[in-house]
Amino acid sequence: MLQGLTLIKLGGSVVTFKEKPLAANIDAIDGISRALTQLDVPIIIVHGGGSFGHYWSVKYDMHTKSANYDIHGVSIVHESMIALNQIIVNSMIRVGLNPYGMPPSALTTGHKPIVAKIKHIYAMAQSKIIPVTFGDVVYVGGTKYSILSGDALMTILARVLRPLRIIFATNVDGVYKDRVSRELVNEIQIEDKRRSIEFFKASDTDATGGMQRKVTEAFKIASHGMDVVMINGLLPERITEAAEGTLKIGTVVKGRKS
Ligand code: IP8
Repeated sequence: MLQGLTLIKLGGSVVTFKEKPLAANIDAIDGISRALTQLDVPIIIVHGGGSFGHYWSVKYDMHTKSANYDIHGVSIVHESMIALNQIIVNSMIRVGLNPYGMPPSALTTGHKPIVAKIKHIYAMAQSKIIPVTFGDVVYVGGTKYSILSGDALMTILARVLRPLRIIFATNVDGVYKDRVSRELVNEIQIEDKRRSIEFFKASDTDATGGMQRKVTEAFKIASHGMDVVMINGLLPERITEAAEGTLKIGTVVKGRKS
């Protein structure tokens, strides 16, 4: 295990107002930037698309499936993600952090990891840089593109780097038992995968599967022996607590112990 690495996914529901096209949630982003200044560990951030990337990928009918999508749409979706990345990176710069924005195409070929590049960003994180990457539309070969979700990117990075802490921050406290009671599930064992936990789904403006996708990726990561924590990122202190291993409110998907 690489010492102390914390891998954090900032969901689109945290960094943007999902129902409002192209609206970043600056207060939430600034709160998270300030929370990150409290941490003295190597950090890598992945952020989602929210009302930037998802807004455009829905308009251009783009999905995770590899296909011949509207090529102008590819440009627009990617540009919107770069714009959101800049907003997040600039917020972090304002509080004195050292973010380094980079598209996932610097770390993967399509959906496949470029292991050496991923190891480089860990080395960068050890030197106090915070790599900030994101879900994006990526080239997969021939004339085809596909949406690589930030959640899937989390699994790719986790499998290569085996971080000490893996955190998914969304706009809810974690995984709920069902939609009606909204009773929080504190811990999920990998064996619970088939049980009927009805996951709280995100709204329709999501091209990559909302909460269900996050839980699926969390299970994938947990099957490789790593714990995954799902928390409410609109409360930035939860990010600090999760990174320090002192979280009280959230869901832990327990890694399978070999
Ligand atoms: O919000 C998808 O990333 P996600 C990004 O992590 C795009 O699913 C471009 C829709």
